[in-house]
Amino acid sequence: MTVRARPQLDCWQGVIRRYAEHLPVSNVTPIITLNEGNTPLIPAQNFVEAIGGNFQLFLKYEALNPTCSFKDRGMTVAVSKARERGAEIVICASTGNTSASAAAYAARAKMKCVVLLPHGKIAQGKLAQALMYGATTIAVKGNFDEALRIVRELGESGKVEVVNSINPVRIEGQKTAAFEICDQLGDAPDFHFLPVGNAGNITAYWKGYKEYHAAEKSDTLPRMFGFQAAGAAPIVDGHPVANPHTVASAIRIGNPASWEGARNAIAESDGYINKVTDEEIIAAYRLIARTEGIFVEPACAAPLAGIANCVRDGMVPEGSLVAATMTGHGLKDPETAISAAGFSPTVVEPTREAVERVLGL
Ligand code: AN7
Repeated sequence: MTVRARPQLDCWQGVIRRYAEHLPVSNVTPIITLNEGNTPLIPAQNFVEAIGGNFQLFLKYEALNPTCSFKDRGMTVAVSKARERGAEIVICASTGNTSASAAAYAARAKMKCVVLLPHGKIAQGKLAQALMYGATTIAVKGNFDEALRIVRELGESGKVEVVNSINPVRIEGQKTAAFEICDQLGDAPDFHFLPVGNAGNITAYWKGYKEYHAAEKSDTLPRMFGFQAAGAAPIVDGHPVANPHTVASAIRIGNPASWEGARNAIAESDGYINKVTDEEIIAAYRLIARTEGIFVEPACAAPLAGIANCVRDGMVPEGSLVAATMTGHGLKDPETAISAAGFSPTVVEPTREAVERVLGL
């Protein structure tokens, strides 16, 4: 048989290849990619109608990244740079999505990965990912902030490469989502809503929007609107929270690493940050699934609840163009979904009549 030439793939090949000129990479950087990015921007007018708004809403559906969260954009850059420097072990603390992403990219880079997770507080799908991708998985009897403190200390020893967003190249990769939104919409939106946990993503989006604007690839800049969960709202409350709690386990963070970055994004963009209750999060989580067929993890419902509250308070002018980031997939957290849905399937005998009785036909 003839040996076939390696095909020149005519498909998307990840955020580094697409946006290299805006990223800290060179032609000697090994590109460790799972073809992340290029996620859909989905209009969500049923949701807007359901909350009584009159504006255009587009959801950046980051759940369709390779490990089903936005973290893959930063992780491709972080792991590629770690590999370039010759690091052998990457490490992170995580509420679940960073660990899933780090574990996947490390596997692909043939590197070891160590993840520190708050014991018993991460969604099952995310734990399954870290285990399947082969990461050394350590459950810390404490919260995310405590796990991150340990990771920072280990990073200072120089033996491991930290891939949390305290590593600035993570932010560089994540800013590509703002580039894509400008490319997809033809310009920046008027408002950009997103959930805030460790605050890396709001920092990254603002950096991305500013850089695209400076490069004359967009004409306007959005106002950045961040939302924290009420039990884990250090930036809103103005002080670290020692024992953060919320149903949205991804953003159960009491002392965000990028606090300053979030504050700058909000101040510079004439933005806004507020908190939403767990009840509001669950209501928005159900509503987006039922009105749009879009299943997200609970953290993504924080900005959706935030949009509803802003509409109620008259903060979203009619006709505005609004974007919101749906950071992670609903399937990552099936327990919360089943409990939020509020009922179980009806069990019947295997007959047509039994099904008809249930349907009242
Ligand atoms: C779905 O995985 O911090 O404000 O360790 O998983 O940039 O932290 C996850 C955060 C929003 C908050 N939505 O973003 C981790 C982690 C989802 C998330 C956030 C996270 P940042």
